Amino acid sequence: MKNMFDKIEESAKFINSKIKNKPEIGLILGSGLGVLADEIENPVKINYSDIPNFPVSTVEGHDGCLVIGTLQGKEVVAMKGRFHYYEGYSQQETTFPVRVMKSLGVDKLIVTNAAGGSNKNFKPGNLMLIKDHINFSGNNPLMGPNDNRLGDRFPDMSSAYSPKYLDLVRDCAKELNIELKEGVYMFFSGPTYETPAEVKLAQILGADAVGMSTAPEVIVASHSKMDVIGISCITNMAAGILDQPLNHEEVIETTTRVKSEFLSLVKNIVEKL
Ligand code: 6GU
Repeated sequence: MKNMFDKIEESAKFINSKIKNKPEIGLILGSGLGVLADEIENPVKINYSDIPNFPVSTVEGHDGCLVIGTLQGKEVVAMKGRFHYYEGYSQQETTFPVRVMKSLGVDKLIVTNAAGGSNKNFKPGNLMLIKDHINFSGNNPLMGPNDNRLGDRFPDMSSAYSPKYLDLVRDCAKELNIELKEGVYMFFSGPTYETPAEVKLAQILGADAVGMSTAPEVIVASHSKMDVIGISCITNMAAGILDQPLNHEEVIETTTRVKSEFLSLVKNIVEKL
């Protein structure tokens, strides 16, 4: 049986055979935010289902793809669609593409998501710069034997969200006149949205936003010694904050509404990286 290192190399070799330029920036595009991939110039698109060793999607019509090309003059590889823990993949599986990006030469990763606001000062439509996270899933993508070629057994997480890029993102937002909140992202496994009691717990623990992704990918990016920028789109307030039920339609509606702000912010960041 092939070990993970060999699988990563095999996937990267396949991708490399289809592209001319090495990507240096990785983009993981969350729910409804995949439109950014459509702005990539001279794109090479590769369906996840065609890449050896990529997780197999079980949901019909939801096949994602890598889009590799130029954005704001930089060589990027974007994941249009990601693998979620709530879909039943292991955290090792959901983060496999991050390992492949690293193998392709990516050392800067921008991770985005749609999230619920647990901070009462937030409003749906706000963008939030992720300063730190809480992995509340009871699992970790690094569980199991450690391959020292991939990273350390006990990775430091004290600056998982690259301090040197926090100011860069703040400057980009300021330049574009975009209101940018900041805070801690708390990863729940999903697929249920949180109960009001769980949201209260999140608030007590210091979380400003709650969501179902990102933390595993950022853990693996840290393990891989990549510099990470995280941005949440606050699509709705979390349960119990407003007197209204949550639904996926609101998540979609809000991402549609703030798409242009999100696009210009991330493009500006890519340009300055
Ligand atoms: Cl309220 N919770 C979680 N876990 N994920 C979300 C969300 C809430 N809103 C958008 N994504």
